[in-house]
Amino acid sequence: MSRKVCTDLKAFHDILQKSTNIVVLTGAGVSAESGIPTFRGSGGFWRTYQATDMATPGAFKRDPSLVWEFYHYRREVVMAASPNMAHNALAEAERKLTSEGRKFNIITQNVDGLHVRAGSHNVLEIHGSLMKTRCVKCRDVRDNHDSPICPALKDRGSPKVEAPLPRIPVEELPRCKVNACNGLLRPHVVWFGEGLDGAVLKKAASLLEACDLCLVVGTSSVVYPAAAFAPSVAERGVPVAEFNVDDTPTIHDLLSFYFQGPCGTTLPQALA
Ligand code: BJW
Ligand code: ZN
Repeated sequence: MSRKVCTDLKAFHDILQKSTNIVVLTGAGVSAESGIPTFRGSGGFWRTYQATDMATPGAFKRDPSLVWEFYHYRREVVMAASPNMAHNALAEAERKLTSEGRKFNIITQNVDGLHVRAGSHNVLEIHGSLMKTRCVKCRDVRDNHDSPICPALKDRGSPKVEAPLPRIPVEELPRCKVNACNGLLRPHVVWFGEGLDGAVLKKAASLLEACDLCLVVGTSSVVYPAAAFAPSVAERGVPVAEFNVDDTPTIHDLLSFYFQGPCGTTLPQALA
């Protein structure tokens, strides 16, 4: 039998007041109002491709030039974007609640770094970062904010181009600068079929096990393992509150609260 979902802000405020350990799980929807495309739905296309089709090791193996164009485009969008009211409300809530001795942690599936740029400190990025690279040869991971990331990608990656552009030769794609390695770099993100970092997963599990309130913001809750986080919390009887523009069938039945609407509006109200 499904629970009755509450949409009453006052009732949520009462629970929030009593909570001492809050975990917020975020997805692409939290950055939508910063102009960053989500993965699914009408915005989830890059050229004629579904964005998720670019996020696989197979796509990178087949066509590293195309996948690097996609990631170069997204890096540039993120660098030009700013945190929105939802990121800011979460950063402010962390400041306020931690100053009262309470715990407040964000587990994000996003790779855009906007939570940290908004001033949040307790952020676990479970799918990696657009602003990090990893060498496929020596595995070196490092921060990279270069724009463009390499000369050959300058003016490439536009989502509007439908005619195939000539592939960039692999030796002109981003290359490792560690000693004489020169291996091909890839974005340090987690693609489909790849495991998440073990230490990161362990940290996420311990945060989820300890929380007494869970907020789920702007995620379709279809990608595992993150899709299992809210169910695991609800199973312990802990309230889960969703903030989303749409109904999310995969978690709807386990919710205690549901606030429909753009989270740049609903979150600041809920966390005020
Ligand atoms: C708003 C809004 C506004 C809009 N306000 N809301 C168990 C069962 C079945 C399959 C699997 C399973 N375990 C593992 C798998 C395989 C796979 C998986 O989950 N597949 C499913 C799709 C079926 N998982 C994996 O492969 C993971 N690896 C793994 O588990 O390893 C072990 C293993 C492997 C294989 C088999 C079994 C075990 C890795 C997953 C990596 C996901 N990577 C990506 C790309 C990251 C890099 C990059 O960014 O390029 O992560 S895919 C993409 O999806 C990205 C996102 O983080 C992730 C989730 O998307 P998200 O954030 O939910 O975005 P959207 O677009 O889906 O939703 C946006 C939401 O916002 C919507 O609800 C809107 O309504 C809402 N919204 N505007 C509020 N203003
Ligand atoms: Zn290397």
